[in-house]
Amino acid sequence: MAFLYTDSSSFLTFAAVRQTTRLFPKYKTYSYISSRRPYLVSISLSRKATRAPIQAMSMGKVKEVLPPVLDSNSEPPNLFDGTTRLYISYTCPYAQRVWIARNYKGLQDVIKLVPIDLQNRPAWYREKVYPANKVPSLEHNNEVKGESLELVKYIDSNFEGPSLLPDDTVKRVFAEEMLSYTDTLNTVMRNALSLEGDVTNEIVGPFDHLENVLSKFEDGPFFLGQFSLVDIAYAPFIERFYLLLLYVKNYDITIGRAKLKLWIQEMNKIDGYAQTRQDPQELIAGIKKRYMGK
Ligand SMILES: N[C@@H](CCC(=O)N[C@@H](CS)C(=O)NCC(=O)O)C(=O)O
Repeated sequence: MAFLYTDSSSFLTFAAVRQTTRLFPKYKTYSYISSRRPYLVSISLSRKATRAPIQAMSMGKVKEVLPPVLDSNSEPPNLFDGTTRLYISYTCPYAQRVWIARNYKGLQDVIKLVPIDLQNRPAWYREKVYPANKVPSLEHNNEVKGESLELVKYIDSNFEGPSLLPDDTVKRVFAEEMLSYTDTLNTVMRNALSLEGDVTNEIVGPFDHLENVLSKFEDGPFFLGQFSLVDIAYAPFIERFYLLLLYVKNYDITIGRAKLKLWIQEMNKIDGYAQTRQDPQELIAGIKKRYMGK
């Protein structure tokens, strides 16, 4: 069998790579984030976007040059000077949620990204910014707040840009249900993926559940029909589970799950999300560590 080596101890089968590049076409063109060398994405506006830059921003179509990662040797930014800052790690799925929300709402010029190196964190981050010492956190109006789902909602309520929640009450109630299910999904996956062997019902069940709930609203391919913060909450994790299951268990979560497959394809068309996606090889190394302790 042919392998594509990703690092000294891991590999992807060509089948896995082919499938990955089909569903995540950007991987093929290598336009993703590398934590070691933040990818310099070019400024490219479509003709339509040139005529309507604000609209382009709100769709996350303006690609930005990503700032360098700060580590223990880096000076802090000029804290509490009125700048709104989103502290992230380019590799953290929780931080990615808030980063997607910021991009989708077109807030690239309003909320400055401050990526930090989690393995070699600057001391000032815990001491002066966020005592919990985790990412994401948001510095806004002289306060620092944390917790990814809270931050996505906070950004949605306190900043301009397209709304991330529909008005419909039924959909809002369902959104909360789905937001709590992300934690269940993560816990189940972390436990199930630490076990050797083939896929189990613990792994299959949650993806069947996602496939079912994707049929609930028919006005679009997303969890609430139209794109919302529920999709933002899931995307970084499904991105990782998809790759990890393909790579570790040779299990493709999209086979036999047409709705989930479509959801992934539609998500990948959203620039605000696509710009946050990570180098798959780095991602696999990171998620192996996070979910399998390797
Ligand atoms: N519940 C938090 C989880 C955030 C989290 O665990 N972030 C990780 C990185 S992915 C972190 O900062 N870990 C550092 C640590 O725990 O010391 C959220 O949703 O924001």
